[in-house]
Amino acid sequence: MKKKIVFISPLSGIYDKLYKTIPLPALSALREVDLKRYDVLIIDQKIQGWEYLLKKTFEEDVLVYCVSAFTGYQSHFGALISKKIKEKRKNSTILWGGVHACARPIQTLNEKYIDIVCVGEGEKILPEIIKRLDKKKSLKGIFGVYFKDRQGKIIYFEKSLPIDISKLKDPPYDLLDMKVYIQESKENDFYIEGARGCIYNCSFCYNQYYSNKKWRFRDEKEIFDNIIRIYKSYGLKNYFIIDDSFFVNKSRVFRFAKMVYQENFKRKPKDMISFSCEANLTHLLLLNDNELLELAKSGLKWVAVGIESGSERIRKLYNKEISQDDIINFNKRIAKYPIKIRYNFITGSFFEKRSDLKKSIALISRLLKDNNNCLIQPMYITVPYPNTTYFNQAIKAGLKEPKRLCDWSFYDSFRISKLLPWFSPKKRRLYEFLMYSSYLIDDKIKYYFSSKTFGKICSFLLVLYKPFVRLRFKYLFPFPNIEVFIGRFLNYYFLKSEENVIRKI
Ligand code: B12
Ligand code: SF4
Repeated sequence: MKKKIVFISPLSGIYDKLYKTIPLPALSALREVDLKRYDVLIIDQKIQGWEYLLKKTFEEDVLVYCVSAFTGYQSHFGALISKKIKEKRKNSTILWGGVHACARPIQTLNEKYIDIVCVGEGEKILPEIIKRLDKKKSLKGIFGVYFKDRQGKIIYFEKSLPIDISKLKDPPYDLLDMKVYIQESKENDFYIEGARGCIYNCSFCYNQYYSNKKWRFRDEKEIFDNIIRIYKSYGLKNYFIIDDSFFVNKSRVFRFAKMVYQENFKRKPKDMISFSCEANLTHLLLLNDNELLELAKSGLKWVAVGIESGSERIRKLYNKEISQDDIINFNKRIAKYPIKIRYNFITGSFFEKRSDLKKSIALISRLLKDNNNCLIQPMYITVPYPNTTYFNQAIKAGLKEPKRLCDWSFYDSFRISKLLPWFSPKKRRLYEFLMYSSYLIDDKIKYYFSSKTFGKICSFLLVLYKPFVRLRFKYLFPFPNIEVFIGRFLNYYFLKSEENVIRKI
């Protein structure tokens, strides 16, 4: 009988409840595992009934429970689920990987309920860990593996070298019950990976330690073929390329766009493929008008760009050196093409003054005025993520260093404000107001649900409320604080109800 491997993808936040996307870190890490030899079960906490699946595994012979998590809600739920597994099955082996474990491997492993931590890419490390566990051999010598010996002493072998991802095979989608994800992605975007890492050095970004400013990519033909295979198997048409920075290599982007264009040329409009991505403005500025038109014609639906602040001073402090004129001019230029642009802003850093905040609000108003096709992503409060320059600066500014895995639970935009020493209760209310109300200042709400119809209804219902929010947003006037009240309540309710589910397992 095949041995079982259980892979858990914990909830990453309330958004997971609205729109369920495939757990790509789990699928990617499992890519090179010998699936003929092992019986793999992926448990995605987003999907209804996950807790029954987990419970069932307590009666089975499980070789290893794998958990993938980034910092915040995901590490919080991951920790609660891991504790539960250990409580029910003392002899189980629990292995953690992903963005958070890579940032704090020793602290993660210090938890009694975690046995092994993987720092680096699962494709390379996971098959080796599984092979050794299966043969009851020591994990000694595997690069990127941290584990405890019999005495509980932590042994580790430094991070493994990055792998060549140019010819990565497709993720093993068949491991998932794809029906649910297909349903969710019918009107929305399906995730696909085109590259890893980023060449920039923004002070708040995980890439500072995660990819060491290196960018590695899959061949564009591989990405395109991956898309076509998904289309043939599941009939999905819209794709979001999850890379942190898609436009690093312009000619590669255009080769990819040409393939999509040629494919769409053969299709009826209703069957055409679209793609969306994230990009750095510095790269987008290199595109001339003809190139923008070419991208629009090929099927580029939307592009997300990090602006971070309307204040040049703040952008500089974040190592994000883009000029105000470039932002405004590019926004005007792209407005002429049917490509949606989504701008990311963050707020609430310890060096941000009220005058900087006003500059962000002014820039947002300007962008919305100049381009009907642009959206402002929610103005999240900057989270000092571990191992970043901004985190170290925040510690100097009075933030307390989290001592244990559970102390990172609050490291999420919705909850971090409570911990920031530079936030007075009044300031906290203002920044939370900006974050929650920014959901309502444009039409983005309709993209937050897997069902476009439901999204459109919400957006329609907000028509009358929007001018009221926009006015208060513009003048930094949180009173009467309805959005903060509802936002806090929803987050609290979400957290407690999900914690209760785990408690009852
Ligand atoms: C897709 C995505 C989302 C999706 C889906 C998230 C989900 N539930 O899976 C959505 C849109 C929901 C999302 C939301 C958020 N996200 Co997000 N997201 C991403 C993104 C773009 C891709 C993740 C991915 O699939 N990567 C691809 C896989 C292959 O990579 P990987 O995780 O690195 O995994 C590899 C290794 O780590 C290892 N590995 C991973 N897990 C494990 C486990 C084991 C056992 C082993 C052995 C190995 C292993 O193997 C993998 C393959 O090599 C990443 C950025 C990125 N490019 O990775 C941000 C990222 C993970 N998100 C991030 C954040 C902050 C958020 C938000 C909190 C933002 C916000 N302010 O609200 C929200 C959460 C809100 C909510 N959910 O309500 C941050 C996390 C930062 C941090 N330091 O923790 C990231 C890194 C983006 C960033 N630039 O900072 N996100
Ligand atoms: S450009 Fe984006 S992905 Fe790259 S370092 Fe800056 S924030 Fe991170």
